[in-house]
Amino acid sequence: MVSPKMEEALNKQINEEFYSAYLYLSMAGYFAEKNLMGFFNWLFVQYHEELSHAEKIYKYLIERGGKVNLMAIKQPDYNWKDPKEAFASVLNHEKYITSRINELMDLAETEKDRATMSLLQWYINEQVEEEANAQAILAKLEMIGDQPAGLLMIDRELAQRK
Ligand code: OFO
Repeated sequence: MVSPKMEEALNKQINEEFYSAYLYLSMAGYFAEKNLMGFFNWLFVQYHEELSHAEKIYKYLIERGGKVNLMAIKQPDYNWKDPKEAFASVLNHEKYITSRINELMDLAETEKDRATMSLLQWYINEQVEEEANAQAILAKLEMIGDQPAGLLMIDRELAQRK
């Protein structure tokens, strides 16, 4: 069994992961509107990844005899000044998620809940990758400045993500 406190915190994290999915789905729409379909592809794949993050905690809660309590998902942004601003917000959001996961780990440690610590270690590792991916794309966008040719090159690259 997970403690009531841990159950509540994990339910909140399910909501955060669904919000992440929603945010990236919204951003995918923003890029589709600009005909940047490589960016769209990258974000659509990311949307599915976030759904799987939510599902992993959901299934874990059930396995541990916890109660699932799904909450309303807040409305994500749907407009950004330019691709650079969009990816800066991806990076910021991932940093925020990392801080949430770290807080969850602190709670699991306090409660000596080793099974939840093991689950959360997976998310800690995942966050290293998620932040690095967003950072790498943002760095490229910063490098190209306002050059459309550079943007199309990144778009082609992001179209490869599966
Ligand atoms: Fe983007 O890692 Fe989950 O939220």
